[in-house]
Amino acid sequence: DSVVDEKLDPRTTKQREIEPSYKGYEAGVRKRLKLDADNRPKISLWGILKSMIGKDMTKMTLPVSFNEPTSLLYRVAEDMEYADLLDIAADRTNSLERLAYVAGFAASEYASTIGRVAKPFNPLLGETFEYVRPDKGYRFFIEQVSHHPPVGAAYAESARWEYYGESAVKTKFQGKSFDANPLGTWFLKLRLQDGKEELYTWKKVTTTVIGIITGNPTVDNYGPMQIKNWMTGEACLLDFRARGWRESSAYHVVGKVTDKSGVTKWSIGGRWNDKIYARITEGFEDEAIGEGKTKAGANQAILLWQAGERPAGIPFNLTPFAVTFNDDNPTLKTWLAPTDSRLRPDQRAMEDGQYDKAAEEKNRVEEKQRAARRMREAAGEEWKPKFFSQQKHPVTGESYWQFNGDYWKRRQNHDWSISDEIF
Ligand code: CLR
Repeated sequence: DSVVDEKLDPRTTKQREIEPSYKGYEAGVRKRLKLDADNRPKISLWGILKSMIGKDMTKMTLPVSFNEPTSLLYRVAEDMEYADLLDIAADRTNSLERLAYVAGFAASEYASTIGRVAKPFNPLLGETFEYVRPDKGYRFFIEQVSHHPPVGAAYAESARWEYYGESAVKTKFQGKSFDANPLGTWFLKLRLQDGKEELYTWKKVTTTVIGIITGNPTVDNYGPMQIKNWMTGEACLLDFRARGWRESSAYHVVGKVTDKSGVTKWSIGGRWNDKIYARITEGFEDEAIGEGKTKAGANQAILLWQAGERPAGIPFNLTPFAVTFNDDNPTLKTWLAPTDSRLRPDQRAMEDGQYDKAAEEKNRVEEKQRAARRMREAAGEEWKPKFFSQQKHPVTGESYWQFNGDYWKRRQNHDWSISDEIF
């Protein structure tokens, strides 16, 4: 049950006044961190990692200087950076064009992975993160619903769409590379202009760090991604090409949008670090894609998505969007759940460059988490997520995390009586 009134444009002043979950965000977004530059000690990744070949990230004990001041919850929230593509998609009357924009959105999250060779904090069980953008008319929420294995359940909504899914990642250090393979399905519901609703699903591709041995660690994203429109039977297949030896072969993504009988109608191409284009096509043509060029007789390519600037000098190579997340402005703090990541002391210390304090606090909250688990075990209790429950999806039939909406009601009443004290 959505609290966002669909009849109102979420970006009008009126809406901003009446939508309760916008409270606390009046100051607008944060532009910078306290630090101007991070001064993490430069340690050789290989030197530390070589003894950990074959391990997954949860089994790797790394110094906190390998971290960035984000968590896996924040990394999921980073998906929202280009949410305007979802607004555009919902507005389009042609379903193939909608699918092209949805594909643009699904690919848009990878630009932020560049230069981010650092470990996000592992969220504590029950840790939450809310992120509301009154100026853009959406709100996002995620809860860590399992610790072993680490799983986050997320739900974002606006007047025009819902985006939700499970963040569960299989990680492995292979020696040559560090691979993160996301397992969960992502769901998108679009509310179309004619009042109809459409469901799309896809899974994320593998994020990998290469060049660890040679001392030139580089993030790449590769693999196929199938985006399916469950209402029309149309699909988009994107192929993120693994980076070759030459820089010119890096970041390539190509794809096609097919109708319900599998005939290619649109081709998609470009670079996930820069721009992605789509073009109506009869057959699938690989060349000229992503150049924005018009071939004689061919249709003009449309620019689906363009990466935002990555200004130099933001500590930890964060994007300007990610910088807005860990804002602890005093007004907002009065509205947050006690489990909100912004209140997590180790992450805060990391952001402020206090690395020793970060390490100390990380130890403390992780110990506290272990103690709480032992208490539950002794009492024969089982921990349950507060805001999600596992259900069978009404359209796809697979298991998914259903948001119960309770978070925003509790927030309005400052009622966090059900929340655990985790920090
Ligand atoms: C990819 C997109 C998914 C969520 C997600 C989960 C795990 C993340 C991964 C993303 C990006 C890469 C990542 C990984 C965990 C560790 C790994 C941040 C965001 C980094 C690059 C590991 C670097 C440090 C080691 C070399 C020690 O929706």
